[in-house]
Amino acid sequence: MDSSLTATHAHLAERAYNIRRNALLMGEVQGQGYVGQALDIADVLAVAYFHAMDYRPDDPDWDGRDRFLLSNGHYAIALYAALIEAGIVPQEELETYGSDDSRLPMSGMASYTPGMEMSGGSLGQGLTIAVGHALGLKRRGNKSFVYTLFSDGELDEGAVWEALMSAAHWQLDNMIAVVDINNQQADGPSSQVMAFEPLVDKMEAFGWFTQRIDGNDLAAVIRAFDAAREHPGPQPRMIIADTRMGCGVPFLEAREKNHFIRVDPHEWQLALEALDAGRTA
Ligand SMILES: Cc1ncc(C[n+]2csc(CCOP(=O)(O)OP(=O)(O)O)c2C)c(N)n1
Ligand SMILES: [Mg+2]
Repeated sequence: MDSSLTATHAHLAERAYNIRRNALLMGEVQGQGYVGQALDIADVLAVAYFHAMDYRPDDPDWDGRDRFLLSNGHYAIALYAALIEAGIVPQEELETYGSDDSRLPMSGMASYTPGMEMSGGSLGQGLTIAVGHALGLKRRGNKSFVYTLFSDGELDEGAVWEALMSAAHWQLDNMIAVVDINNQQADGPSSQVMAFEPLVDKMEAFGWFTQRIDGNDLAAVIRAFDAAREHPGPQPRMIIADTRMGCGVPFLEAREKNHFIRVDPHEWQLALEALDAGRTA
């Protein structure tokens, strides 16, 4: 790596650490939360918010911003962690996570939270909404990108495949989608609930410029986002990110996989310490 790449990598590693830390702190506030998922997607969010996207923290509705649509609404805790790190939501609001009148409810609500573009509680909607945003922006000559994150469980939804087809039909080269393959959904391992492989072949057959990466390899995530933005063709861009639930906190990563990882009250501090140990290792 040349020195500018090393500096970029170090900067983003610090951002990813802070996103993981914010998510654990919010989990501790409520004694629960989808922290396994927040830990698995932190590297992708760090690269999206601190390398790829253009936005103004003090003006989240700025029309020139790149949009980030979180389709899998239960990952709201991960998005909040990134919005706090980005300075769009003040750090002190972290303490309000999940409480009455908070702008950070446990189930994400776009109208409550600055920087949140859609309410994604009903799974399978994000790609369809992203197609609308991307088509609308293109038609009015706005050069912004539309990023969307969705999950492997959402691949079970038919609307996702309709949106994939539509994005290619409309040549939405301003659309960059990331699918989080953590091989987990509510009913068990995704590969057992509804087989979706070979996923690269399927995405390519649907007309997407597709890359598959280790979503917890920061260098690979940076390269994939760069290649997605710079790809010269008219296709929409897909990043298939294989991730590890609990990544960054070894004892959570080793825990039996579950849609909702149990964290006992005394374990929040241990998780923060384990995260910190990994950072300085
Ligand atoms: C349309 C719809 N069906 C079912 C649910 C209930 N639900 C909430 S999260 C979830 C799991 C979805 O899979 P994924 O996002 O991959 O799960 P994770 O990786 O977080 O375990 C389900 C089925 C929902 N929110 N929306
Ligand atoms: Mg999943």
